[in-house]
Amino acid sequence: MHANSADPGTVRPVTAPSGTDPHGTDTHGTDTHCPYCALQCGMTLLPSPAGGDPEADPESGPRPGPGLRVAERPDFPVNRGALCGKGRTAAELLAPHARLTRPLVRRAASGELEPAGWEEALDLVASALSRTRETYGPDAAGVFGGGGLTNEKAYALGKFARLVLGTSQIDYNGRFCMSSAATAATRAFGLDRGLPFPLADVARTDCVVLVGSNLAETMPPALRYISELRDSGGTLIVVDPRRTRTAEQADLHLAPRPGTDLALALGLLHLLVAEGRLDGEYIDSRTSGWPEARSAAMAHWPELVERVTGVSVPELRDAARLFGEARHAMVLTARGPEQQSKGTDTVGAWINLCLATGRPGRPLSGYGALTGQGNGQGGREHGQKADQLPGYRRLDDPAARAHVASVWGVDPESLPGPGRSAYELLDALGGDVRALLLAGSNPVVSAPRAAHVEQRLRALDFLAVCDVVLSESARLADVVLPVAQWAEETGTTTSLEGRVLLRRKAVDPPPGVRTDLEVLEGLAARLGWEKGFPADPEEVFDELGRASAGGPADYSGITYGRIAEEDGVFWPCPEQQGSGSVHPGTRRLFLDRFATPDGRARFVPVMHRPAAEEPDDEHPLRLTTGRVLSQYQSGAQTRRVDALNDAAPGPFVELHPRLARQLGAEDGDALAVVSRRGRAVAPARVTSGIRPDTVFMPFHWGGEGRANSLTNPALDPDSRMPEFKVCAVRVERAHPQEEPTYEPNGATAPGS
Ligand SMILES: Nc1nc2c(c(=O)[nH]1)N[C@H]1C(S)=C(S)[C@@H](COP(=O)(O)OP(=O)(O)OC[C@H]3O[C@@H](n4cnc5c(=O)[nH]c(N)nc54)[C@H](O)[C@@H]3O)O[C@H]1N2
Ligand SMILES: Nc1nc2c(c(=O)[nH]1)N[C@H]1C(S)=C(S)[C@@H](COP(=O)(O)OP(=O)(O)OC[C@H]3O[C@@H](n4cnc5c(=O)[nH]c(N)nc54)[C@H](O)[C@@H]3O)O[C@H]1N2
Ligand code: SF4
Ligand SMILES: [Mo]
Repeated sequence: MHANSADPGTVRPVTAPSGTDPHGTDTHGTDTHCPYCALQCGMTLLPSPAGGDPEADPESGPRPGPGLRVAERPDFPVNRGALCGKGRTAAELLAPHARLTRPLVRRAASGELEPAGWEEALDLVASALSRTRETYGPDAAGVFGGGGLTNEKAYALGKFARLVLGTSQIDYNGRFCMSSAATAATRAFGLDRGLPFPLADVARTDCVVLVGSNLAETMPPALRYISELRDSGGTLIVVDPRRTRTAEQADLHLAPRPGTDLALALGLLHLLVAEGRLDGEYIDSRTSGWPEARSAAMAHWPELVERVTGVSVPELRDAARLFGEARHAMVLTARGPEQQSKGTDTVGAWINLCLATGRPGRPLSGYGALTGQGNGQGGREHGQKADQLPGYRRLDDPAARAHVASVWGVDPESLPGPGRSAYELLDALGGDVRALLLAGSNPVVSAPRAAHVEQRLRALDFLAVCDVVLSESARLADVVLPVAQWAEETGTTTSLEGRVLLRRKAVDPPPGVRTDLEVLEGLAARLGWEKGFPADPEEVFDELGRASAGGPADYSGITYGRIAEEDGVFWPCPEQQGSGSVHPGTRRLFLDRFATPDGRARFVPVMHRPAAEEPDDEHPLRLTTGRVLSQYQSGAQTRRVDALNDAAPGPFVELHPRLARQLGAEDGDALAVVSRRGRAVAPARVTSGIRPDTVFMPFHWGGEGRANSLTNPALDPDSRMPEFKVCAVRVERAHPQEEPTYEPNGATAPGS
């Protein structure tokens, strides 16, 4: 029986702040934000007739539709009404057939996940966690979170781990996403806010360098700022080993070998020094550490950099000239240069380039990182990271511990210390970490060396997963807790601009579903914490504000009411106690000083080094991985939306015609990509838009075509970011029996 068929799947729109449709008519819609990426596009959800699906199973009748539809919300300033296909179809995620509606418990008799009641499911999770703690100590119970969780959830999850479980073993998927950029920005500027300026500034600068960002596919509405830039005479430089849709927009496209951006940035700095295009006055007055950074750059001759990167000296000179001559200029990095075992130093080299030319902290200029997940920014500020307390405080800072402990009403001594990073935590499962609570990530598809990670998850004594759908990871659980999602609950997210937004509830969750906050409340109560874990998001947000007060990411002056009135509030936004005034929030950072003790930005001397795994005779090619327009992350959500599956039905191996000829392969032929960690099979996609020494796979699918069967978990020493963007592989024709298969749009409930 389909576990969902018991509930009629009625979706009841909540009466909420009314929105207006593009024609200005009152629609009783709800203004909210997209469930997916960090752009957090504004959208309005309107009631829609519960549609039927003509292809529905004739026995169960037509499938109930989502009950809501997505409409444009032109007044939201960041996307101004534009949405990508994922955002436009997001209401499909609310359809009952797409999601879990009952807790599932693995029964000893069958070995299968079977529907259960909430009391039983929560009792099982609580008793497994406390048993683990009693038998092996607090660090034997771990927590793994996600950058898609709202601020309230991320905060509550961190608090739950540190107080209720007393464990140091908590980290989250943002480690796979933003950690290198965050570490480098903190090192240089004393503070990490992905974009230290509003995204709209991009349209008004003179030159933008996009390093390893495929914005046209990963944040399509943001492309309009690039188009506006170019329309007004500005220049776009794209650095990407592939001629992506983004690179096609560029005035100059540099296509380095994957893993060589560090040398590229150093080479450009070398040329800027040699050509005298520095801002000496800025270097003197606003920075420290230039002589050492200069020496490091001078060791990277253009000819050497050409040999390492494959980018020719004339191209390097063009790029240095365009960037150096521009009055205002920006470097924006994304996962290309960051997801490397030297991601922190690589971002550091691009920041050095910006500092040497006097960009950061100046109008319409500077360095920014394009944060990825829906709450990728807020998710890294409020304590689900292994080394962190709310407000972007450090767990090893005695003053931070004292402040947060006072808000939580506990002794600072009782707070555990920093724990392991995401991959290290996953690698420890079944070893000294025996039980795991997983919420907001699907590591079976998205973690590096995924077959090993899958095996580690299976080796646990106990796995509990909170999810909206039965993801590949949830399928391994002992207990699955079905939770509410974006439009079914209210919460805040912090967008890539550092703008704190209110994602409003538009509809009641299906009966049988609880929110993550309710789950934590229920577990905490069972583990002896009757108080301290409220399920009301606004109450949690207010506490988060107090916990963050005085920290780098200070939210204490932000309220739900203010966010709604002001289209979001940029942090830091401290509460102005007693002054009667209200802090306006901080749209632009660093204009007067950097967040370092002396107020100066720090150059960090960095030297190029090879990837952890360079090609050799057995594995002569480089594999890089990333995204396609119509799928999101591990695909857990988007693979359940028909229109998106039609647009992007499965994985592929992108390769150059020359390489295809060597293999005797044509477009669509099944190829096997082999690394030291595994083998993946997917059809060839032949294109001259990729370097002949490089192949690319998207990572959105499990099964045979899982890109992460191949990737290398080599970690950056500072950020602990795995090297998703480069490993050594060979490519061969697949065996005839190896027809490519992949995890399709998975069944939501067992037994269906
Ligand atoms: N459609 C879609 N949009 C998304 C997501 C999604 O899954 N799907 N996910 C969201 C999230 S969480 C994130 S983090 C962002 C990611 O957004 P992006 O960083 O734009 O996405 P990726 O495709 O991972 O990587 C960007 C580019 O890096 C290039 N690249 C690979 N190796 C290298 C290298 O060594 N150097 C350089 N310079 N470039 C390299 C790839 O060819 C790719 O085109 O997207 C967000 N938006
Ligand atoms: N090879 C390769 N691998 C990569 C990358 C790459 O570029 N290449 N990129 C990495 C990056 S940048 C990222 S961000 C990761 C992302 O990869 P994952 O961490 O796997 O992220 P998602 O697929 O978004 O998984 C989110 C899960 O949470 C569920 N969910 C959604 N909303 C909620 C909620 O409110 N509560 C709960 N409890 N669950 C919810 C979703 O259904 C889904 O199962 O992948 C990383 N992996
Ligand atoms: S760009 Fe990102 S936030 Fe905007 S609609 Fe697409 S997925 Fe949603
Ligand atoms: Mo990400």
